[in-house]
Amino acid sequence: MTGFRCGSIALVGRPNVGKSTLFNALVGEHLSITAPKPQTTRHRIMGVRSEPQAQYVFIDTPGFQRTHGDALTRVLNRVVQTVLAEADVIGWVVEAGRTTSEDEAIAALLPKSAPRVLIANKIDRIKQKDSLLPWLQDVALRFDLQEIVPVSAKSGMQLDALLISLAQRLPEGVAHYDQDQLTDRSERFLAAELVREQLFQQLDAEVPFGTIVMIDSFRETASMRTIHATIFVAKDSHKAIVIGKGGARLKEIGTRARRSMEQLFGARVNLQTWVKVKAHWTDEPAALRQLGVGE
Ligand SMILES: Nc1nc2c(ncn2[C@@H]2O[C@H](COP(=O)(O)OP(=O)(O)OP(=O)(O)O)[C@@H](O)[C@H]2O)c(=O)[nH]1
Ligand SMILES: [Mg+2]
Repeated sequence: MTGFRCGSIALVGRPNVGKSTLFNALVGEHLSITAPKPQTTRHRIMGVRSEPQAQYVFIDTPGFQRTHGDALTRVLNRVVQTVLAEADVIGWVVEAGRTTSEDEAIAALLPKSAPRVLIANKIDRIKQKDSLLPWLQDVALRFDLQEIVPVSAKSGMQLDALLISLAQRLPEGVAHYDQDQLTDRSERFLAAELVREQLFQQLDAEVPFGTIVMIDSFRETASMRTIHATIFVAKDSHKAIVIGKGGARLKEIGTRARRSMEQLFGARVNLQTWVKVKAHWTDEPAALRQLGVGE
C-alpha cells in the first residue's frame, strides 16, 4: 500500500448476523448495541478506527428485512439503502456456511460502483473448518464479490485479515476525523441505546420490539453523568413485564445499562428510569419521525 487511506465501510446484512458485534470489535469499543434478536439496531452508527496507514470509518446499519411490512421496518430498510449509496466499501455480513433468501435480497441491493467484501461471520460455530470450502466456492460463483473473508466477531478470529483487505480497498486520501475521535454520536444518544440494549437482552418475545427509550435529562460533569430516561412500551401488559416482580427486572435493566455507560463514558453514572406506555408507534410514520427512529 502506498499513501494514507481513508473512507467509509458500510456493514450491511440481514438481521442478527452479527453486524453490530463485528462493528464493535473493529472499532474497539461497545458503541453499537447487540442482542440475539432481530431489529436490535435502529440507527446508522458511525465508528472510527485510526491506524498509522489508514483511517476506517465503519457504519453499522439495521438488519435489512422483507418479512415485516410495518413502518418501522420500512424506515430501517431505508437507512440501509442510504448508507449503501454513500459508502466507499461494502462489507456484506452473512453467517458462514449459510445463505438464505433474505441474504440474497440484500445481495441484489449492493451497488456495483463500490468494492464488495463478503464477511462470513460466526466461524467459531463451525467445528470442521474444511466443511466451509464448498460453501465458499458456491458463494464466490453466485455473487459478484471482490473478496470473501471468514471471521468471528465474537472471538476476534481473522479480524486482522479483514482489516487488511478493507484498507486495500479504501480510497487514498487524508484522515477525515481526529485520531482520537471515535464516533459522531453523543453520550446522550448512546445512553438511550444502552438502556434499549438491556431491554433486548433481558426480555423475551415481542416486548423489546415495541420499546423505545427517550432521555428526559442528561447532566454532565467531568466525572459524573446524571441521566433520567423513560422506557416506552407498546402496552400495559408489557409495562408489568419490564418492571418485573417488585421492580426487580427494571432494577436489573438499570444496573446493567449503567455499568455499560460507565465503561463507555469513563465516568460514574447515576441512572433513573421510568416506564410508560406508547402504543402503535412502530406503525405510524409521523411517530417514528418524531421519535427520531432511523436518524
Ligand atoms: N457464535 C458467534 N455469535 C456471534 C458472532 N457475532 C455475533 N454473534 C451473536 O449474534 C447475535 C446477534 O448479534 P448482533 O451483533 O446484535 O447482530 P446484528 O446483525 O447487528 O443484528 P440486528 O442489529 O438486529 O440486525 C448476538 O447474540 C451475538 O452475540 C460470532 O462471531 N460468533
Ligand atoms: Mg445490529
